[in-house]
Amino acid sequence: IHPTAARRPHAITVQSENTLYSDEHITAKFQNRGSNVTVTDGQYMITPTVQSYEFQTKRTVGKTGLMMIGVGGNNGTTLCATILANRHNIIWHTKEGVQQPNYIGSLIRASTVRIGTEAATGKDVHVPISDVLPMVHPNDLVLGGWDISGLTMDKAMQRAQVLDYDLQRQVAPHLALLGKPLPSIYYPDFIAANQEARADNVIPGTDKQVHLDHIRADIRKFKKDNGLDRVVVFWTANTERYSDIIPGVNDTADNILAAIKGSHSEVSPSTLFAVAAILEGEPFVNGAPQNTFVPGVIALAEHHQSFIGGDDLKSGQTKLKSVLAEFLVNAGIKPLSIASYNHLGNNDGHNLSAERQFKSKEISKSSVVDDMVDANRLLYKAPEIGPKGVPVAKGEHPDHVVVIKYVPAVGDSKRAIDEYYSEIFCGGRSTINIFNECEDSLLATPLILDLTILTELLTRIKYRDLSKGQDFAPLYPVLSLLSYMLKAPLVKPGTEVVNSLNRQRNALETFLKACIGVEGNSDLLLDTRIW
Ligand code: NAI
Ligand code: DG6
Repeated sequence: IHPTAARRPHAITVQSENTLYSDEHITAKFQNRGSNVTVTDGQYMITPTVQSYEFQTKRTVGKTGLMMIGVGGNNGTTLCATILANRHNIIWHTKEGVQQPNYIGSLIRASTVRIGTEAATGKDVHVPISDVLPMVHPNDLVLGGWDISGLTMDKAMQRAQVLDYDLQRQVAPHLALLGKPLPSIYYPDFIAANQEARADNVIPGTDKQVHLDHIRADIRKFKKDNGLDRVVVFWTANTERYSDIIPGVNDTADNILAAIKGSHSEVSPSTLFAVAAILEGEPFVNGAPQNTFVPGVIALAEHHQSFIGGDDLKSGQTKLKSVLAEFLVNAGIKPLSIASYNHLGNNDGHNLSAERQFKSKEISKSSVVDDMVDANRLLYKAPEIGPKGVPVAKGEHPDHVVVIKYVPAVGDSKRAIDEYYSEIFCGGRSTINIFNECEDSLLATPLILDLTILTELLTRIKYRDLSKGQDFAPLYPVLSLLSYMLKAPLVKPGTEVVNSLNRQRNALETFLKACIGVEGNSDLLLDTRIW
């Protein structure tokens, strides 16, 4: 028996006239409350707003595949090996004792949400996030993907040097069944020259239209061969250089398709994979920092109503920064500089030791404190805007430096140092230093799972605006609800990026609860404050 065949039935039932259950759907009414603010001469006029929506979630979780680009790398092999270890309940010995497989580090599989209070005791009740709505279990994901390196998956896991030897030994036969990754698209101009020796499994030729068609056919075949309802296509391959945004080439949906047809040099492999997924109607997530989603790709996703999400997994240093910077600024303390350094010795670090690939990572790691700074003009001067609405002087911002060094000896064990130097009361200074050390791929792997599980779920949720009498429609294609796991969240063009980890989690939690008709997070706890 497949160990995950018998899943427990959905654990939560909401008793309310606002929540309806049918065999097919959970349908819930939701009131979106906000405030419209008008600012005139330093005076704020606030008008509370409320809009009524209905969310409809398809209850059946289809058979789901995960196709990773870069499946033979550290993240890809670690993810496949750990899913197989969980699926087959492989236990292994470490120098500390016996280790069970688990999903620690996954927001979806290892964290809970407060769902209400128990009537009898008044105590908070917490449930696993995975119980709020029907979600795919990671053990059930059908795994596959592409890599420019043709090493079989068991050998690629050994090359990665991430997992304990005893686990590698036991999981290797299972991993070997996944065979060799599918050949991939390799354009040497986009990743570091030091990766060339790995590229022995590439789709021949230089015709980008042929490459696109090849990847589309791979996705279709994987789906058909495995009887899948959904395939999440996930970039966890090497960080590419940024693509230049060129009017007429990658700025519109039609132009990007024409640029592919003409094999234009600025179309990157990751963009080709994203376009392939969009045209196949399957979601695409970018776990690396490069600008895969050039404007033409976003427009294409909108046109085909196909879901996309990115960019760059937010696994360690940046995740902590998105908490700490917000804590300092919200405490009324003024960070003057944030200096972040890290070194690592895995293949990702090797690729990032090249200038153009480092630049992509530097950009995605650097924007993470911007919204916290912008939210506090008591501490940081706002940009000066001239009479025509054009900024004439830059706003104040902490100095923010990001350094990455490649040190082969430490392998996958990344070491990161961060210094937060802040102004405190009446000219005082505070310095916080943080040193963090851990296996990079063991932080990243659960994020890939969370992104995959959430992405699959979001493809099953529809909404309608009750004031407009609309039919149910899918969500907007750019899945900004994935922001919690991403360093530089891709959002709907024209809307603001939220980097605060707490706000990102709150948004996700509120949304999931809204889909079952339960109020979002309130820490007001009014009944504990009144008689
Ligand atoms: P890795 O270097 O071990 O694996 C990347 C794999 O991609 C390699 O096997 C390589 O052969 C393959 N590859 C390169 N170009 C390809 C292409 N065009 N098509 C198919 N395969 C291709 O790197 P790792 O550690 O697995 O990281 C993967 C990506 O995730 C990197 O871009 C990294 O910056 C990003 N990332 C990793 C985090 C972590 O903590 N491990 C966190 C945040 C992002
Ligand atoms: C060096 O920084 C390698 C990178 O790929 C990072 O490990 C990765 O982007 C995770 O970054 P962070 O800042 O979330 O730890």
